[in-house]
Amino acid sequence: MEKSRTNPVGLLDKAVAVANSMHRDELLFSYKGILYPTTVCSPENFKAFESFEARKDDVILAGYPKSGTNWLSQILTDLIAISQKKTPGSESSVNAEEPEEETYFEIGDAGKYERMTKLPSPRFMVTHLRPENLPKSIFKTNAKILLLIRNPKDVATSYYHFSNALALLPSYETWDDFFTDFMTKKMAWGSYFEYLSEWNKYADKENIMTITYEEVKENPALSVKNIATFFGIPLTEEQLQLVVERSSFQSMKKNSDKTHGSFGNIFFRKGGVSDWKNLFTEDQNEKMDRAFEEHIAGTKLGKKLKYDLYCKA
Ligand code: PPS
Repeated sequence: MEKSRTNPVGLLDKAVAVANSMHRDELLFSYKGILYPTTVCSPENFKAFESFEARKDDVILAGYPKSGTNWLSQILTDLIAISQKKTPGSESSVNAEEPEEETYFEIGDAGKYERMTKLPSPRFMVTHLRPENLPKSIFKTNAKILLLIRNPKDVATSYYHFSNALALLPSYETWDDFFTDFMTKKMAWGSYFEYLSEWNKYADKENIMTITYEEVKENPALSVKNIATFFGIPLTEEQLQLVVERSSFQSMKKNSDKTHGSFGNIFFRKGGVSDWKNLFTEDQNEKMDRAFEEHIAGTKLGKKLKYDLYCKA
């Protein structure tokens, strides 16, 4: 099986088996006021990574759930392989000596942070955490962070389908019930709006590059080029095309039985823009528009989202 650097299938299989025996109310736990899935995160993890020592050359991808982190993770994994003179996707791109570790930083067992000290550079990490909940050393070392954001209506839509498809999260009888919870901070990894507001405080930092799901969708080649430049990775035209091709929705979905096992169709659902139009009622549109205006519209990240273009009917 091609080695996946995200969502190792075994970990998910086990988590789903545990989740299936749990009551809906037990699926999430609260840590410092934010909910997380009980089966893959734990308070022990949060305590264990407080003292985590980041390295300047760590490659970090941050994004709220359902923003396209698996997609950008694929792009970054291939770019890292290229920076190491390996061919993306080939056996040689995987270092057999490298301990396999779940790339989602807060997911896994608490011992992973100690094991990560032994990983060779550059280490690659993905996280759905808000910046104030990440280890302080990440910001002290100025490790580079790619911050991925996606318009809130498509995030909510994607999160709704995901919650109903994956046993790790509480499922919903109706979209209306989900929408109410999405708007009232009851999601795993917390409120979308608070996530963006907190990350917005870092948006001007030189070591942080913000990119939107929608801009990668519109111009994948330019996006990959910009990401490679940000991380200082030179690319030939041929390498650029290879990364773009391997990270297209069609390629990733096709390859997902190898990378995500039976969860492929859950992680690679539609991969488009504006699916929210199939779910949002007029009243929900108004509520979301108001919340966006109130919390995000005036911020740098809010402007980057081009809300009027992607979220107005
Ligand atoms: S997760 O579970 O929070 O880690 O989900 P995440 O990967 O962040 O986001 C899942 C959504 O991203 C879509 N996706 C893609 N879109 C375009 N191109 C590619 N290659 C791609 N890969 C994943 C995925 O389909 C989810 O969006 P929806 O709207 O549900 O399809």
